[in-house]
Amino acid sequence: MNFQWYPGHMTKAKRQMQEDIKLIDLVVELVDSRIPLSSRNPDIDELGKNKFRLILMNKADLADKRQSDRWAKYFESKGYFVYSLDARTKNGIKKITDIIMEACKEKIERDRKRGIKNRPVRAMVVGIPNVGKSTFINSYAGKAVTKTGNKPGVTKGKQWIRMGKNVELLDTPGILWPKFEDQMVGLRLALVGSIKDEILNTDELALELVKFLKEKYSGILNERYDVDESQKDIDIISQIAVNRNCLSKGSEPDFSKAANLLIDEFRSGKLGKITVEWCEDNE
Ligand SMILES: Nc1nc2c(ncn2[C@@H]2O[C@H](COP(=O)(O)OP(=O)(O)OP(=O)(O)O)[C@@H](O)[C@H]2O)c(=O)[nH]1
Ligand SMILES: [Mg+2]
Repeated sequence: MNFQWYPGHMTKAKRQMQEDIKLIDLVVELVDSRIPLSSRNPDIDELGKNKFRLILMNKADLADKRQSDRWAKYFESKGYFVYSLDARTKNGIKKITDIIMEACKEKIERDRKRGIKNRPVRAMVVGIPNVGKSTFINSYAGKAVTKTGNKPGVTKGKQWIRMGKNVELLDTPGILWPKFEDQMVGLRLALVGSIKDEILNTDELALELVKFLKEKYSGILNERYDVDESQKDIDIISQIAVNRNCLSKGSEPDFSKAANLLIDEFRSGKLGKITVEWCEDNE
């Protein structure tokens, strides 16, 4: 296996996060709505213990709403605040501050009892690579971003982004690594495009995708590519090559081209809103 992440990077990032996490009240953890568990790193529960927790189910625009609702309930039952999001748009972004305040109400109440008024909630965004951390920070900050600069003593060397009067966000998100040693987790991450050097080549990945879609979203391949889903997985891709004119130089149907097309169209949502990791399979 060949990954672009090396143990040295991971150790350094984890150490950095251990330091940063001391400064904050709330961990805002982004997950990919299509693979809500596989896009988490279980270490975050250890790192974030004693902190308020908010899970943002990002890329909700690409996921199956029925599954997202189930996942939201699942996370809520574990004690997290949860919110679904398409971080690229402004829709729903404004509500985040209210949710953050709600998630941290114990702290706000504690401050109030001590006579501390209007001390902002401090939050940090964390998540695996490519989950949308930067996109979210940019959308959330919008135009109102004001870097509050270094605050000696409290936040040595840290940059904070002020969100209105109530929230301060650490401007460097914490990168967590997924547990891609687990083969199923690795496969799901590869399917949504979160592992660049795939654990499988695209032909194999496309075959896995066909197998999954036939089982969980039967009819979807037929609808988009006009293929007979009762064929073998491999023949379905060959038929996609024919129907979609994926041809090699010699004008022969090109299996790999069709495999790539299928994966691209799945990732970009052209096949529909699809959740790869189902909640009921984890209950
Ligand atoms: N469809 C969709 N795409 C999104 C969403 N959020 C982010 N993206 C896309 O996902 C890709 C990765 O987003 P980034 O914000 O760079 O992710 P990141 O977590 O900062 O990634 P690293 O910096 O590599 O750790 C970009 O192409 C974004 O446009 C979303 O809610 N929906
Ligand atoms: Mg980023």
